[in-house]
Formats: sequence, structure tokens, C-alpha cells
Amino acid sequence: SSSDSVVTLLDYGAGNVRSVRNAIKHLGFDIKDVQTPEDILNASRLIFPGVGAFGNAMDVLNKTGMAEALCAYIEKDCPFLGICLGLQLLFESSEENGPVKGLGLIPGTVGRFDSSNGFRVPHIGWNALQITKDSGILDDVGKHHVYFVHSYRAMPSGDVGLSILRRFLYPKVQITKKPGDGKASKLAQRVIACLDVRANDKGDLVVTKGDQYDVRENTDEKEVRNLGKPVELARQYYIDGADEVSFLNITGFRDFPLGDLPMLQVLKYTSENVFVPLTVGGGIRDFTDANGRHYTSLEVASEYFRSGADKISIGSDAVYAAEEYLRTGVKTGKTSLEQISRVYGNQAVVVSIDPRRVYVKNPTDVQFKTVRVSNLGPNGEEYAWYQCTVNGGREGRPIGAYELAKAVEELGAGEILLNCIDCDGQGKGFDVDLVKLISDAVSIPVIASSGAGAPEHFSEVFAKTNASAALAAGIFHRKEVPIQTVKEHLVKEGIEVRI
Ligand code: 1PR
Repeated sequence: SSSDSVVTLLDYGAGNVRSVRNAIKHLGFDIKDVQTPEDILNASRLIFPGVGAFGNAMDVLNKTGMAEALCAYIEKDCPFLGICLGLQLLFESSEENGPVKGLGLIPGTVGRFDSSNGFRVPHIGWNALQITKDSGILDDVGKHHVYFVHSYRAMPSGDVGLSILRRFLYPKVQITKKPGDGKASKLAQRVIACLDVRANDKGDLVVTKGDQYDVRENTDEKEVRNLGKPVELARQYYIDGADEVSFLNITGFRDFPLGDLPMLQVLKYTSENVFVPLTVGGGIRDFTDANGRHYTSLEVASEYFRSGADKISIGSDAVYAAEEYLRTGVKTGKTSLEQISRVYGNQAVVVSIDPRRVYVKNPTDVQFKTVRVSNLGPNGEEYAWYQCTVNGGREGRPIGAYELAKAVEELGAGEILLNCIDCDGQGKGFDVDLVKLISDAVSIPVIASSGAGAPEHFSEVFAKTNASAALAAGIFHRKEVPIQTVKEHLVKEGIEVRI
């Protein structure tokens, strides 16, 4: 093929580069992978989709000689597109894992966002771009929401001075966009479609859906409820406007996911056609297989990332980690949460909480944080706490959702997927008391989940709580309400969404 249709890609092996690969192929280009530093020097067009954490990336670039080649390539002024960390690495240093020294090609540093003023960090979701300078490749982008997922941002030094000089040298450059004059104006609330996946009794991977986590039919055979094929449904939800798609491998707690190749296949096929972020959860923990081979949770997560996941989600293992942390007050650095977020960044690690409501007469009856409930309990109880469970709701643990959320935030979770067993599959609305409790307790984004049965439930949870996203399953699987209708309703209610 002619070199015009070839793009050189620098993939140093951390995180999901699959989505960029799929996008490049989708646009009709071939990819040449960088194997040696020479490949960088010989490139005619280089894309560096940086994913993961800054320190780890710099280590790899330095060890492989890629750092030096990158500097030489960019100094020659050859076409270079650095995406996310791939751009940040060009700066002098980063606060992430550090300070760590960067490539030093652009004056300035990379710093963490400030989470005071109620701004949630990581910054996750579809936000607006303010394009104040004329830049060919960003033309028209200002009208749309674009996806962000990061805790750090580059802060070029001498920005004002540079732009004065630029205007002096290039007086024709116009400000093409005034802030706020496009359609997209701020961070959009997300609508997420969730696919609970497991093998049915015949061994086929199916999308299933529970009623308070019970996924079996109410028949004599008690077969696993089958709502469709994972790849097809994910594709449909993407077309319908889902802002993200989540897969939960719901038997991952007992079946080892790397033995579960179909799930990895599902991710691979899905990421070829679905260009919104994919999250996958289930079974992320240390594991020893039947042959005695030990896998770390980091290896399990890496396999999910390589197969196309943008984020992974940890359930049971995060509960044990939080319990241990609260008991000892020590961060060991060894939990799956800490290890995966250190390598892939906090923004790539979601903690999925599966709480069950426990009513109490008085807040002092339990050592856990309680809320005053909007609807009284069966014996007139005015309070409840939310007990965390493991193994798909099968076992209750001595920790509340509030305590867990705060602990996992400290251990490095970047986002919380907040389910509620009582509401799951009931279609009666989200547990607003719970979502409010948790989204007020942490400064990372919280995804409300379980119970959506009508568009009004989405607007209710966004109006009454600080949730950043709302996730639903049954309402979409059963085709009761299309995603587009939910979004139109949110727009009508004055809630910003990506259209
Ligand atoms: O513990 O790390 O292996 O992770 C297991 C993962 O699988 C967890 O994220 C856990 O939430 C999930 N899971 C386990 N068992 C079930 C089950 O249903 N039997 N599903 C399960 C979780 C809840 C949501 C559901 C919402 C929305 N299901 O995923 O999609 O409740 O449903 P709705 O809109 O129909 O009400 P680990």
C-alpha cells in the first residue's frame, strides 16, 4: 500500500489502544506498529495514543529508547498526534506518580485537577470543547460533546505570551468560536446501557437480567433469562445513543475470566463497532488456575484492556480491600484496586457496589452511616443503612456502601458504579436516598444504577442527587423505552446530555 494510507502507531502496551486502532481502520488507513526506535524516525505520520499512568509510560519510553527517538522525530517537525497521555508526555514533568520528568519538548507541567468547587475528579464524560484558536483539525468539533477521561491536564507555560506573539506574527488568525455559542456547553450527564453477561445452561454467552439479582426464570426449569446476544445488543445501544456501554461478567466471581475466552471475544468484536467507552467487570482478582498457575488481578485487568475495555470494574475484591484498609488504616499498595490504578490510572478503575438496604429504628443501632429514608420500612423504620455484598449479592459483608465508597476513593478508584439490590429490575426508580448519600460522600463521579423504569426516573436522579451518570439495563433490553427517548426527556427537563 502507498505510504499515504499508512499511519504509524506507538503502542507501548498499557491500556486500550484498540479503540484508536479500530477508529484508524474505520477511516480506511493501515497501521504500522512501532517495534523499534527507528520506526519512529522513519514514520511519515505518527499517532501516540497514551493511556495509563505517566510514570509507568516514561519508564517504558526511556528503557526502550523510544523517548530519544520521539524527541528527534518531533524536533524534525514531522506530523505528530499525541492523544491524552501521548500529549502530556511532551511536557517537562507531571504531578502524576511524581513529580516525574517528561520528554520536555513543551514548556510547562501536567497537574491534577482541583476537586474543590464540587468539580469531580477524574473528569469523566462527554464535555464541550472551547476552541479559541483556529486549528484545522478541530474545525467544527466545538459544536459537539467529546469524551474525556482524565485526572490530570497539561498546563503550558507562557501561554498568554505565546498567543500575543502568535497574533503579532499571524494577524489573520481569528478566534473561531466564542465560548458557549455552540450546542454543547458543559459536561453532559451520561446515560449508560449495562449488559449483565453470563453463560446460560447450554454454555452460550447471553445477556441476562435479574430481578433483585435473581437471573433465573420463574419456571420449573429455572433457566437463565436470555435477553439477547452481547455483541449485537451493545452495537444497538451505541447506535441508539448510549454514552457508554458496560459489560458485567456476573459469574466472574466463580468462573475465571481468562478461562472465559468468549467474554474476551465479546469485547474484541464489540470494540470494532462501538465507539463509546466500554467498561467490563467481573472476576478481577488474584487467581490460581487448575494447573497451579497464578494470575494477578493486574494480569486479568490487562487482558480485559487489551481486548478493548476502556475501564474495568471491580466488585467483590474491592469490598475485601476496603474492609482491610478500614481495619488496618494501611494502604499496602497490593490490592487489585491500587495495582491497577497505579498502572492504568485512576480513571480506568471503577468500583461496582452491590448494596442491600437494611432498615433500622435508630441511627445508633448500627456502626454504619444511615440515612433517613423517604419511604418508611416495613415496621415503620425511619432509617436505613446499605450493606455491601460480594459474589453477586450472595453474601452480606460488615461494611456499608458509604464506608466502602470513601475507602475505595482513597485506594484509587476513579468512579463508582452504584447498584442497589432492592431496586434492581423493579422499574420503580433509582434509590435516590442511596445515590444522594454516596454522591455527596465522594468527589469521584458516581453512576446511579438499578431500578430505572421510565424516562422520569433518569431526570429524578439527576435533579435530586449529584450523580454524574445513570445506568440501566432492563428498560432497554425489554425495549420499553429507547435510549433516545430518555435523552430527549432529559433535554426537555433542562439537563445537558450528548445528542
Ligand atoms: O464481584 O468483581 O466479580 O464483579 C461482579 C459484577 O457482576 C459486579 O459488578 C456485580 O454488580 C455484577 N453482578 C453480579 N451478580 C449480578 C446479578 O445480577 N446476579 N449484576 C450482577 C449486577 C446490577 C446491574 C444492573 C442494574 C440495572 N447487576 O448491573 O444492570 O441493576 O438493572 P435495571 O436497570 O434492570 O434495574 P466481581
